[in-house]
Amino acid sequence: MSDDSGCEQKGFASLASVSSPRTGEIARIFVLIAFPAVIALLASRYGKRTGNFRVIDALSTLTFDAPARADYFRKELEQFLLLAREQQWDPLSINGSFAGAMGMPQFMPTSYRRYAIDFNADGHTDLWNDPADIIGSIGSYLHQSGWKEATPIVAPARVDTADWKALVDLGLKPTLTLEQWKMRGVDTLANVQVSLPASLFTLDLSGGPEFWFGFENFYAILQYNRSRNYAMAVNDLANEIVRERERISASVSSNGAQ
Ligand SMILES: [Ca+2]
Repeated sequence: MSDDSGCEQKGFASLASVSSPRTGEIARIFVLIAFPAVIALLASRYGKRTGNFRVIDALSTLTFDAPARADYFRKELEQFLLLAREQQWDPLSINGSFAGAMGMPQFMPTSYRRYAIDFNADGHTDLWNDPADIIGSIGSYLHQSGWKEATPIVAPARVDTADWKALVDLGLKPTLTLEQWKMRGVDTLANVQVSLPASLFTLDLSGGPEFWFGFENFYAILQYNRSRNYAMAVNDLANEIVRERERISASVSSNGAQ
């Protein structure tokens, strides 16, 4: 139906460059890469900031000067030295945040070793400059955190019980299915399978709480950053990018038909 050449024409080149060229698959893959792309952009303040501290200095300082978290940073320092050897980096030349987080995904060394992948198979895993590696590596993080393709992220919830605080206190991990939530007085008008596990959470707005169901994909985003507001922002921005691409594709398609 739509012409997939549209996305390249509107400045999404870095996203499009990691898309499959096969027509019909691009839309599906675009959805998959929109979420990691947004996470990378937010983590690096829209690509402007990946940190100017030498990672080895940051981790050494925090290991010896932050007694409360010394064990954590000592482990990360060890992981950084292993990573530098694997990647054949000069450990003195790598910069990151004040806490030692690296590249556009702002991975700590443990996460870098676990999730970073050479997604475009050019022989280097570059999470500072290579959009394919950056998006592929965050995709790998989401996947290993429980992301399931073609399942929802969130759905608005309708609460018909006065005791909603106890339900929200069950936590952000999806444990009850929508069917089980309904028996507790919470449901949704969204068209989603009732067998899906979800958590119930609130967004605190000025007019009072707004209720949402968070599915396993929402929980996967929360593994990156525990803030509900952050995960909702990722969801909203990624969906906006997907919708913009669909608008561009539709426009290119209708122009082409004239
Ligand atoms: Ca690469």
